[in-house]
Amino acid sequence: MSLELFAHPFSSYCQKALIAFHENDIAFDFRMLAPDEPANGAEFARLWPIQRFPILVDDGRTILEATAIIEHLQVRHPGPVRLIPDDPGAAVEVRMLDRVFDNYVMTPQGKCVFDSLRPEADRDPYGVAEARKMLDTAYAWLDQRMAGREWAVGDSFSLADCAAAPSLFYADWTHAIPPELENLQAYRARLLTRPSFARAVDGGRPYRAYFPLGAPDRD
Ligand SMILES: N[C@@H](CCC(=O)N[C@@H](CS)C(=O)NCC(=O)O)C(=O)O
Repeated sequence: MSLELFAHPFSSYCQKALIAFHENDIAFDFRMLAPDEPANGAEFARLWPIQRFPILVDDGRTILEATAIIEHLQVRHPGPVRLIPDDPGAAVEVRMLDRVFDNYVMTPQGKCVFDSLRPEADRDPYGVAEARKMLDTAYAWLDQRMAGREWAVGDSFSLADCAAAPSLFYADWTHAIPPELENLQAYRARLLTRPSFARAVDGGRPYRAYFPLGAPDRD
């Protein structure tokens, strides 16, 4: 059996998948995707022409998308931590929150970051303003959602929290969560103390200088 994860430790979607590996101590080979790893780069383009990562190769089977990787691990490499609840109704809610974090936190956060990498003339200030507005709206909704909750859905850490952790981590660097949103602030802090995410964050620490908007000196 071979499990290979093509990823970069500073990437938010890779951290999302890494949390699932760490939660259940699943052994795998980390295949670093970086400009100075040309062999992996060629394999990357062959595996997934869209060239987005993480990508999991499990005994020759390619799994794309962080959410699908987490679902695959639970089906093929189950451990004591069930990131998708067995109860079908709870599983729907977990998948719903997973989409909320990806679509309305991770995506607008990425818009702000990637726009800053464009040449000045090709920037999209209107799109970035819209993305920041979306983050504000998502933050306010999530703050209310998290009132009285420890994790995003139910009483257990789930796929939804795997999505929440890196998205809130980087979103706060990009567009600060207002201090008055105490439930959301506390949730982000709680996610940072979860050992699986703390390990993923530590893996990305050496690359903080590359954060395009400048990484704050915290977390
Ligand atoms: N929908 C994909 C998104 C993956 C994604 O956008 N990954 C980023 C890294 S965090 C990437 O591959 N960026 C490379 C690029 O944009 O060229 C998932 O959920 O896995």
